[in-house]
Amino acid sequence: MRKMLAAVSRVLSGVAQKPASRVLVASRNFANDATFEIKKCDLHRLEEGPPVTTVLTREDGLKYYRMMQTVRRMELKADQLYKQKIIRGFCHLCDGQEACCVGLEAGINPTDHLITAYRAHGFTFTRGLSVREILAELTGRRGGCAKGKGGSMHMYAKNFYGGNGIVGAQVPLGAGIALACKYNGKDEVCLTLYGDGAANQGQIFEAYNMAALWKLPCIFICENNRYGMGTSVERAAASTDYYKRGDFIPGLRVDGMDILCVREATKFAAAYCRSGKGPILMELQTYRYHGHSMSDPGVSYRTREEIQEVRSKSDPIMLLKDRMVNSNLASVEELKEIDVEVRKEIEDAAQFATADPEPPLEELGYHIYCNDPPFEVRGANQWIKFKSIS
Ligand SMILES: Cc1ncc(C[n+]2csc(CCOP(=O)(O)OP(=O)(O)O)c2C)c(N)n1
Ligand SMILES: [Mg+2]
Repeated sequence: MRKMLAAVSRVLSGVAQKPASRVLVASRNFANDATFEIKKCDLHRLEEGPPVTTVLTREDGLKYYRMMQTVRRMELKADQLYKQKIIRGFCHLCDGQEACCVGLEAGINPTDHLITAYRAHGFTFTRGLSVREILAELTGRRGGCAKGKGGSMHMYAKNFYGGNGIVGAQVPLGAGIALACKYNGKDEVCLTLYGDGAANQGQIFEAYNMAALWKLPCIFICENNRYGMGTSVERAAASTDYYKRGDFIPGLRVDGMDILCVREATKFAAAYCRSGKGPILMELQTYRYHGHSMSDPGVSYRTREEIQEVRSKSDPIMLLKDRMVNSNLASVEELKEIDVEVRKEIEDAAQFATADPEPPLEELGYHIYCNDPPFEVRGANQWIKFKSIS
């Protein structure tokens, strides 16, 4: 009994030391999980699709909320650093599309594989790297995830193959990674992402063909954010039903603004591939708030009203937040606390990304080849000495 009293007193004194809001949060009785209806996917060559209801646990909900908010804040910080000319060169932001990267990750295993195009910051984070390493890569610093030499389009992590700048070129590579999964007899799949603009590329149809012929465990994923580089999908594509464009490959059209929809569709697609049936195609209907890149204000080919409408009616973070609060999975105060923590993490990371030194000039030519001996490539070798012109 004395032991029990001591334990109770320890707990109480611990609570007493915490700020008032934390006590409030801790003392509220939240639901452990809740069931939600989600939008039915449109199907192509499939008898059945993903479920139309799903269970979200409080733990997962909080995790998804934090991850999406981190990606959003990281992108906004990148925008700011770019405008301050601390980040230079290419930079493609994915704010608005957070339910895609976080939802896809929630539907696969860390041992599965993922490859995407140049809008890659969110995926680099969801595949396991820190905001610090990502922002420092953007500012070209030594602590960046590609040692400050890759920049926005060239970030990699375990089972994440970038970050690719040539539109569509990552799609045959993704089919190749899926071939490796099958060849090695692993129960793994490859998520191969591309945009609606890239979907019109010839090499994508070649990859569809080989993947279907060889029954590769490849999930082709078209992030349809309604625009390519300054062009709407209607102006660029003879068919905007991207989920049907694999023809002989079954497809799903998914609400890409709803993380739960993306998660369930991904689980469904991954199970399909793992069962040996071959590739499947998912079209994620999403939206990017920023322009195509930093040089595109993004309002010459779409209206400000359109952007505002998406922001106010189908923002992926707001949607999850509303669901969690309305079903007593979390409180507004608790989510605000997460926002504060996320902002702090981003500020710390930005601090690091501006204070960390650039890689030394003599190392600029390193880390290009995996083999040791130096050899000449177009007049350069990895031991070449660079001189500063400033
Ligand atoms: C082979 C090739 N052609 C053109 C470009 C220039 N380019 C970069 S992104 C882009 C549009 C791609 O749009 P989409 O696939 O919809 O992706 P999003 O930017 O919307 O994510 C173009 C034409 C390029 N990088 N590579
Ligand atoms: Mg696009």
